[in-house]
Parts: sequence; C-alpha cells; structure tokens
Amino acid sequence: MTEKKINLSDYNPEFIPDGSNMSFGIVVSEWNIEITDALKVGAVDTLLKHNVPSENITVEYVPGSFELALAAQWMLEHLEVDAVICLGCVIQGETRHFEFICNAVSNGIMKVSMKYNTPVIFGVLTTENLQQAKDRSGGKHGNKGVEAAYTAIRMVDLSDSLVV
Ligand code: DLZ
Repeated sequence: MTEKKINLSDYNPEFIPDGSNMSFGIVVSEWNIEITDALKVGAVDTLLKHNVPSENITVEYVPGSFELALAAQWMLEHLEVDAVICLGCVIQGETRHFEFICNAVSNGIMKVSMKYNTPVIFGVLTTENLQQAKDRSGGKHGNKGVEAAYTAIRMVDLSDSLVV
C-alpha cells in the first residue's frame, strides 16, 4: 500500500475559517534569511488571503531559531494575539548544533504554547541541506510558511468553537 504524504500547502481554501476577527504574531529567525523570508511571505499572504486584517499581524525578527520560543512568549505577554507563528530554518552542518537547536526550539515552542494555553505554531524547517529548505519554502514541496498560517487559523478557530 502506498502512503500519501499530506502537504498542507495544497489545502482547500474553501474549508478554512474566516480570519477577520483574528490576530497573529509572527516571529522570524534571521539565520538563513533567504529561506525564512520566503516562509514569512507565505505566512503573511495566507493570513491576508483569509481576511486577517494587516493591522492584526505583528512581525518581529530574532537572530536565530534558538531565540524563537522566548520571542513568542514575549509576544503573548505584551500583545493581544490569538496565536504566534514561529518561522525558522535550521540546516544540518558538521557540528552538533543542529540537534541542540532543533530540540531546544521544538521543546521551547511547545512549552510556551502550553504555558499560555495558546497556539504557538512550529514553522521551523529542519533540513539536511539548503536545497531541501528551498524546496519547502516556495519550491516543489510547497511553503511551510503557508502551512504554519493555515494551522494557526485552524487552531484559533477550534479554540473559539470550544469556548462556551
Ligand atoms: C549557531 C547556529 C547554527 C550553527 N545554525 C543555525 C541554523 O542553521 N539555523 C538557525 O536558525 N540558527 C542557527 N544558529 C543560531 C542559533 O539559533 C542561535 O541564534 C545562537 O546559538 C545564539 O543563541
């Protein structure tokens, strides 16, 4: 049996909730900025496409992916946002930095999300090389920034629907 991988970049826009009453923070890592900027464009375009007002989207930058979780926490503390989207790109090199950073970022983002009971979306590419990152930031494997925005809207809508 062949397994079909889900590519959220191919989502059906008809089934995504309206974002006109939603607000989002986006934190972008400057490491591998060519890639992360493409992720940011994908995320912002997707939020706008689903009626999130541009004034409800706050974008901030951090030096590297390691800093994403703390910046997301600061956004939740200081801004009125329904969710934070973290965008980064960690490319495997010769050092063990890759594992340390990937583990720290994913754990950090999950902890902030749970602590603030708010969606904090993991839009961080963790790839073996630059080409794989390009393929996932507007190339043949879609744009993970689009997928992060899609996920953020879905999660805010789910949260709203569960609150009585
Ligand atoms: C140090 C480092 C390395 C080696 N590689 C990456 C990377 O591929 N992607 C990324 O987002 N950040 C990298 N960094 C920087 C760390 O995330 C962090 O900014 C520094 O270690 C300072 O805390």
